[in-house]
Amino acid sequence: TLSPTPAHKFTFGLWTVGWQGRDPFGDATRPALDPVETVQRLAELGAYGVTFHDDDLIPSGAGEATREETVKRFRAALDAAGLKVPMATTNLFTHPVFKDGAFTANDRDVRRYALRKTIRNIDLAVELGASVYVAWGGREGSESGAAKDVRTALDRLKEAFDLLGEYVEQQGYDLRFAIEPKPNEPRGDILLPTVGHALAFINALERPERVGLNPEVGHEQMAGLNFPHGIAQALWHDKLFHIDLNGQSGIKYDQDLRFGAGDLRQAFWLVDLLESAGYDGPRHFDFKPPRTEDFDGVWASAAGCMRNYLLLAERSRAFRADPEVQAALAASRLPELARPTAEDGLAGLLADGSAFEEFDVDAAARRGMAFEQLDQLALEHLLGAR
Ligand code: 3MF
Ligand code: MG
Ligand code: MG
Ligand code: MG
Repeated sequence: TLSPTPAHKFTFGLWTVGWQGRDPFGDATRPALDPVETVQRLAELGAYGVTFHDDDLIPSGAGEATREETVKRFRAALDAAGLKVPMATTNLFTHPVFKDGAFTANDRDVRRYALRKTIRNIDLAVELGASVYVAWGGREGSESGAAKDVRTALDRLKEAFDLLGEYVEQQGYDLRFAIEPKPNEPRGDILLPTVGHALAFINALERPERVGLNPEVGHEQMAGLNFPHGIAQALWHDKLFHIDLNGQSGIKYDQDLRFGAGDLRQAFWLVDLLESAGYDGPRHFDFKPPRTEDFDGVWASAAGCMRNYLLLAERSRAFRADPEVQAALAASRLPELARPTAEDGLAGLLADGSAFEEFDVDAAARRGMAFEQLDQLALEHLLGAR
């Protein structure tokens, strides 16, 4: 069970293993990777699928003939390898035209171009079988106060999702959108910075049922948030349409470490949650093999993402199956949390003297929660000590 197979639904962006290592301080350390080679290598490693930004596949500015030829070659590679394309997305951040954003750029003609660029790639995504279209607000944001009127920018962002939803419906596409929150980088501040902001925004759209989330581990952790908690709330709202798995060590730049690196404890609780909640979407890795690596390191890093997920799933199963853990969960009164607070209704609650008049507040305050014993068991399972 530690060998990845397509049934595990592991997917990778072309831009992840294909990252050449360019950062703000240094040039590329690796040559470009041919998407066809990526498809073959990922299939050999046991992946289920591959995802892409339009420009990862078709260099921006390519003519119609090149575009058709590139797609044909890519599709042939997918068919030969048996790899799927469950998701695609748009690059609305690399070209200098997007320096002030795309759907919320102050320049109206840039906004119209961004929508047309997205619509063009939606057609390709659907043609290749994708059912989720991710939207990360790459440069939707600002570095200074007056430069962006946030309320008006949110009007434009809503307008963009409403138009994209209208297009998808008009075409009869079976496609849902997944918003990817991120607090900052490359802009000083990005709109819809966290899972919570995005969830609230979705409710304001014309077609809220068609729009959900693609949360990324590192993005929430850059804001100091607990990623498994954010995912639990997204699941609770039925909005976990897709997920970006990677690793991050605390509040700093977007590290995009391989999954399992960075905050291992949160990775454990995340896998425990996804596996126990019955999330059945792709386990999508959005990581960057560090620029220290050659291609052997790149493929080792990709294999590590999947193996770490499977190891954590195994540790989580052992944790849940352990009778001592089950006793510890009961001692910590988790089954009691699952019981409604007032199944007797408001009238019952108000009439219940034991709830207030006779309630022994001091005795209740003295009860220990036994969380430390429970968490130690979790740590021992995570460390392979049990
Ligand atoms: C940036 C990201 C993006 C998004 C992608 C949409 C380049 O921090 O995480 O990756 O994931 O644009 O899927
Ligand atoms: Mg990241
Ligand atoms: Mg990212
Ligand atoms: Mg991402």
